[in-house]
Amino acid sequence: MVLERRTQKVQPPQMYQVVMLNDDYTPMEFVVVVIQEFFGKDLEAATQIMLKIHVDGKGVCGVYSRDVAATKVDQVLDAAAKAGHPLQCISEPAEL
Ligand code: TYC
Repeated sequence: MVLERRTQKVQPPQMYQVVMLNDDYTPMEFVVVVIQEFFGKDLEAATQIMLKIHVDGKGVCGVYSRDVAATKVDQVLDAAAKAGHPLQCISEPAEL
């Protein structure tokens, strides 16, 4: 039996970037620790990402599948709320 040639290749899954937002109250040190803990960055990389967010208003902490990105957002919001900081982050489709 001859199989039909696929007219459309299987597409890779949509990836999601976790974007952290700046605010005036969350301590820089807290943001650096969160980025290290939940996004697997070392101190230097986490500090650079934090400073980019501080200057630009937002920054990408990592890119993941939809479920993993949603879990990262939950972890960050939970840690921030428990520490009493207003830190916010969102996930959005990557490569818009
Ligand atoms: N802007 C904050 C400050 O000056 C630091 C900060 C950085 C807060 C990144 C949130 O996502 C953030 N303390």
